[in-house]
Amino acid sequence: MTTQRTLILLKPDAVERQLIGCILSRFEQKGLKIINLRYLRFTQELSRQHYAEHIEKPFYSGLEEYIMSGPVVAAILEGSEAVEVVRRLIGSTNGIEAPPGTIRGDFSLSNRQNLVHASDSAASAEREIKIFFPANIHQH
Ligand code: 3AN
Repeated sequence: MTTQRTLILLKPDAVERQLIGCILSRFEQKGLKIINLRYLRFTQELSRQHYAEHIEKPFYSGLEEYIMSGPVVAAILEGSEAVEVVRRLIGSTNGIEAPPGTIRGDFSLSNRQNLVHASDSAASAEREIKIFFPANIHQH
């Protein structure tokens, strides 16, 4: 088992619906450690950086509008196989299809307002952690 770090975002709908504590608890209950945490607002520039792979997609403008619509919480989670474990805990992109027991499966009915982002690979985690926690690059 490899100890990994991954980046999560509690997106504007999670903050608006006052689900920050509830969602962070799920990760903590699983045994993952929150090793850094911040509250911020997306700018257009940050959205284009974070969602670089989606800029050409037809849903990008709606995605950008949504992610900038209110504050978000960014966190680094650490634990055994954290990247894969966190992806499984959040469930598939569309809340309608995400299985019960997952965060999206239990709290979302949407493929856009799906509450949480989590890095989809170790390489993405490394890239995304640097975006949201630049001071972390040389720490630990
Ligand atoms: P995931 O967050 O499950 O990795 P991605 O990376 O495919 O999903 O998509 C990033 C974000 O873009 C999603 N979390 C969601 O908010 C939005 N999104 C993805 N697909 C669609 C879609 N077909 N229509 C609207 N928004 C979408």
